[in-house]
Amino acid sequence: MVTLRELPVEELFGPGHRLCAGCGPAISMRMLTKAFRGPTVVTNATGCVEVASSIYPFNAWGVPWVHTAFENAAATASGIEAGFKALRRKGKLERNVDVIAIGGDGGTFDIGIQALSGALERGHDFVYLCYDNEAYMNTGIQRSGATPHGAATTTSPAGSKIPGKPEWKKDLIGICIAHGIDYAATASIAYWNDYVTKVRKAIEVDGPAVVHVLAPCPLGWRSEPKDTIKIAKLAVQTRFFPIYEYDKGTYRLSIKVPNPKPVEEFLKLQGRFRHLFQPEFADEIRKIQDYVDRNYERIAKLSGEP
Ligand SMILES: Cc1ncc(C[n+]2csc(CCOP(=O)(O)OP(=O)(O)O)c2C)c(N)n1
Repeated sequence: MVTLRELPVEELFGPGHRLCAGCGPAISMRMLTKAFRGPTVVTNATGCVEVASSIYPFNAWGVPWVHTAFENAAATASGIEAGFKALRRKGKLERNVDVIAIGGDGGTFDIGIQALSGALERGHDFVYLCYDNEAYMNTGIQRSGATPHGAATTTSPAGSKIPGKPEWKKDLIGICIAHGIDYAATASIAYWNDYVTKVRKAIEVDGPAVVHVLAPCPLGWRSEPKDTIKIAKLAVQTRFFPIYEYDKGTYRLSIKVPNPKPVEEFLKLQGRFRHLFQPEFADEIRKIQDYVDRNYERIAKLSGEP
């Protein structure tokens, strides 16, 4: 795993962006760029990171950066990668250029999944980074396919009809692995060395690779900006968000959690789950705990853990 001393001092993301104080996605971007190894082109789907890092006439990126529409970061990355390949074939470019596509969870789990699926199937050599703040935050906290069960959003408001979002989170990494790619991983901004190491590994893979990083959003999670890393860590330590990787057919649980904290510890720091602590929703916390346990056990089993 990478050590602090090995990280480049150079900042390729910000200052100059306008993301919120305590923004998990902002932290995830800064860490992402620490894994870059050489010439790199980033393409970024519309979402908080995209709009807040490119407010004319400012740009927070220290690498070539291409805006892309909400739905097609992976398609843009495919085009960029194919273009470089053609230039190399014609002898007009000697070096390899790394291509990184970035999407939020809305831009990945929902609207961008078609472009992502196509790019993975075609085998383009690029890294897809999904920063997951578990809702469409840029447009006002609407639920996405990544929003966890029970979270209140503007389109899944908790009340007498529903206990927050009724559905469960999609298994993005499972979907990506099913395409037959070589590398996919989850990560957390609370475990920066695991995250940065995985991004570098994903860049080094020949072919498509996907990294799914959990990035808390104080605005949408209704949490304190100072608690972002604490919450990101609790997501892992309660087993709410298992940290693992898939490398050429082998699963590995990167962060083992032998003595998990109860999931309430993660939920209670966030206003989006506040209603679950009312007596009428007590059963929902039990259901979430059940789901969390089963999901972790599933991944532990895939990873060959007892
Ligand atoms: C085709 C299309 N539909 C809707 C929008 C409006 N829109 C822009 S960003 C966004 C939400 C992005 O959510 P997510 O990808 O989760 O990123 P976040 O804002 O949370 O960073 C939406 C709905 C759009 N730009 N294009």
